[in-house]
Amino acid sequence: MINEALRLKAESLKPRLIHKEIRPAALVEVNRDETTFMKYSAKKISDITYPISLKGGESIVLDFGNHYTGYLNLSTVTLGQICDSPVKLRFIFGEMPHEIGISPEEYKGWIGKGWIQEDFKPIVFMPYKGSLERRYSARFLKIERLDNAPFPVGITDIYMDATSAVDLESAPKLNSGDELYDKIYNISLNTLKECEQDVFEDGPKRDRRLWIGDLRVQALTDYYTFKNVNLIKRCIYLFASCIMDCGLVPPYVFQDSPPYVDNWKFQDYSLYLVSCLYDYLTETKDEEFVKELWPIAEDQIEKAIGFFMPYKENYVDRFFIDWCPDLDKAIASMCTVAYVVKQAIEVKKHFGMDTSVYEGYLAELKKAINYHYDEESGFYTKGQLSWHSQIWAVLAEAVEGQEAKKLLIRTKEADPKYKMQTPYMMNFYIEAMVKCGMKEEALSYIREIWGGIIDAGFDTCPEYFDPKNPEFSAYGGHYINSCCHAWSCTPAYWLKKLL
Ligand code: RAM
Repeated sequence: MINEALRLKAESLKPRLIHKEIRPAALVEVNRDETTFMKYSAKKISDITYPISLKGGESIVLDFGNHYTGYLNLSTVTLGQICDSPVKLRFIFGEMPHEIGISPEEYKGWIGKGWIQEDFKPIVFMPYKGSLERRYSARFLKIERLDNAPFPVGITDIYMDATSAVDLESAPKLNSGDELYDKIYNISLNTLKECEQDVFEDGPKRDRRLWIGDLRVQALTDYYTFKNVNLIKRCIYLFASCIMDCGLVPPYVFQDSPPYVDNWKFQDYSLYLVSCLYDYLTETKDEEFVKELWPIAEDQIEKAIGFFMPYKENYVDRFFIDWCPDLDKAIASMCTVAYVVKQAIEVKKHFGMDTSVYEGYLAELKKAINYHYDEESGFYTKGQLSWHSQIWAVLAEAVEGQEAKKLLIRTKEADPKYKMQTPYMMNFYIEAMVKCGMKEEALSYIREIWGGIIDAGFDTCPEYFDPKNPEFSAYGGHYINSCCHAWSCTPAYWLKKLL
């Protein structure tokens, strides 16, 4: 059910992208290296001097010096003798060295292989000047000459036409006086910049799509950094324009591929339309926009309440929460509903609307959540002990004040087996700490996790960061993981807010 009027509004806010020509900084070699986090490293061989010669069967690896998202352009000539057969080039793009070192054929995961950043180009006549059609997300590029003709060709120019809706220079600096905080802020900002394209993408390598859970935290960070409010508005309109047949806001939108949505459902993601509007109102005070979409937001709450009251166990499968394997999401799911209902009450109060029905929902939800509080252990549990249930109980205000703080401290001490697997979930942990007045603890957690990301050699914040298990992937193969993932950019928001 596409609402064309809303879709047109979204289209009218489509940004004009900023383009920059980025040339490689060095020729490097990539080798297995057990001392590094991802077990591969890149070592400089030389500066770039044109033409870069390539004979049949040879390969080179280029380093662009930082992470870029864009289109590859190249020019080639024959060097000496004319090639008597077409030149076949293979390109492998890597956000990190391991994507160059590992062969793409090794990937056996369940997410489509099509995401592998590999491309081919046959060149029949020289001189050649052209580009690859697909956009790539990379710092490193391997070029392999697959044909076997002995005649060398020369690359006379090569660059990424790098795109983004924003410029790093337009964001305020942190200038915290602390080198690590500044570095964490910068890497977070770089991540957000790379993901801000025609929409707020989750990751420029994968899924290159607008997910509302990701959008919500990207927008929060953007209000404090790039202030690209029109892009936030555009993305919210896109979700509001694509309501699924069941009435839910879709968890993601294929921004450029009609019919734009499929049938995947994540109830918490649908509810985040409320959070997006709540944040938008808080940060911009633009009432008109929020009023326009508010009925759709209220619909999401009604749908969620319908699922939970009376409580139906099987509906918890419909919540995302985190990519933690075998997580029992029941408690956290109820808590996300309560969290969003609280925000909806704030919006309603702002507009002078009656809040009694929502207050009733909230009371019922809190009662249901607290039914799962186990006095003996001091945790929210239905048998399984997870970080998620405790953090979300705090965010839902099922437990408050000193008791909430003590719960977070107890959780850290117990370090439950079911852990936060994504920086997205870690962001909610930071929010819970801040809510309990644990500012110092929140800051030191940011230093620990995002400082770890920097030490691990990333230029941008990755989709997963598990120091004990660098190869963790929810997709059955870490080769497909994204090393630049928007949901990991939130320290820029927290550092701006807390310091
Ligand atoms: C990942 C996506 C996205 C996230 C979903 C739930 O596959 O990349 O970032 O929102 O999972």
